[in-house]
Amino acid sequence: MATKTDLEIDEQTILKYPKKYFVFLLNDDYTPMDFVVDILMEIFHKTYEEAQDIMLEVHKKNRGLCGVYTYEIAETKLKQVRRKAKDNGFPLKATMEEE
Ligand code: TYC
Repeated sequence: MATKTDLEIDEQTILKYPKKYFVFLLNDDYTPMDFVVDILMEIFHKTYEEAQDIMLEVHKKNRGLCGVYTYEIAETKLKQVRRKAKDNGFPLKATMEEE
């Protein structure tokens, strides 16, 4: 039976919208604030002001939402964060969670 998340084309064909995933950045004691702001602008396409707000939220509340993506895109964001953090010697971590 079709649900609210199904897109009905005809009686036989039901296209399901892809699941979405939250991507969060996690706090740590070592990654510099400016580096986190750069990550948010470069990888998550935030403005400087948005990036500052998200970084401070992570710093104060231990995690912050960076975006909502389909599975492959969310995974790619995690890989990009890991790569940039590792290349720069910082322990910054990101996680994903089904919407
Ligand atoms: N807590 C870090 C500091 O005081 C800053 C920071 C913010 C680190 C967000 C990670 O995801 C993070 N330098």
